[in-house]
Amino acid sequence: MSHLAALIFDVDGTLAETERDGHRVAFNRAFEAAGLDWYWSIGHYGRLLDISGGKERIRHFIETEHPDLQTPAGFDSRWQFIQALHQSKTEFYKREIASISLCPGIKRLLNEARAAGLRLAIATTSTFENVLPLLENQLGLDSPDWFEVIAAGDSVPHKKPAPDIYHYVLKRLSLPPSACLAFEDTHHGLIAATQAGIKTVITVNSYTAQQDFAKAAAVLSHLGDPNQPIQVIKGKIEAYYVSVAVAKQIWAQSPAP
Ligand code: XBP
Repeated sequence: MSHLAALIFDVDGTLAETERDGHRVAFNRAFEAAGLDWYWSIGHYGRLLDISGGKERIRHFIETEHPDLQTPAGFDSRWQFIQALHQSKTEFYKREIASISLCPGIKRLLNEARAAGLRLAIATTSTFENVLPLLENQLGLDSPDWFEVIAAGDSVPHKKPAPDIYHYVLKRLSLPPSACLAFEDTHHGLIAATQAGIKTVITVNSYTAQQDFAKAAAVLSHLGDPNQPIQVIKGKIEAYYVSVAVAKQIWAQSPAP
């Protein structure tokens, strides 16, 4: 395709820095509410982020750090217990999310993209219920409708780094990968998007800055704003912030992944 038709955004770490002060805090609240003495520190949580998906992360934690855990009374299986614990975490998270703001440049770029007629979509590993309050609090109650597709959580069998969520979004948009540009913040997200054939811009955060982003079209500190210039970590970008014109330039100049 000869023109950029759609922008596809990851959520956690990309739209907003939700992991450290949002998800992590909510997991710890759920553990406490369940009477568990588990606590995920900032550093510990950073290592656990290697496992995509909250339920899968709890399961990995139990398997590696509490393998002898007996299924608590009232649950038929360990997985059923994990699902209940995760649902409790989701409820705590939805309360946390009100205090988390969007990353620099996100609101501006979304508004510019809409004005320019670019199509928008979301591809996240996080639970669908978590996405709406973030959008509604930060961008307004109508903002979920800005996105033609909000693909989240368990809507595909395999979470990132598998490309499934991006294949799903492309199918729903009826677009080839060559017509899209993805925005991600992690190595897992980059692999998912590029394996689906989508050129990808990375914005880093404290959890992901040291990861391997060799396949990225560009690596930036954030998307920037007129009063908050970007730091370019990888890529030839001579601009202070990522406008639609700059996004189109990155997309046009980078080779297919
Ligand atoms: C986000 C995730 C999610 C969140 C927690 O990854 O892996 O699991 O950490 O959300 P990405 P849930 O940003 O790459 O999509 O607890 O709802 O899974």
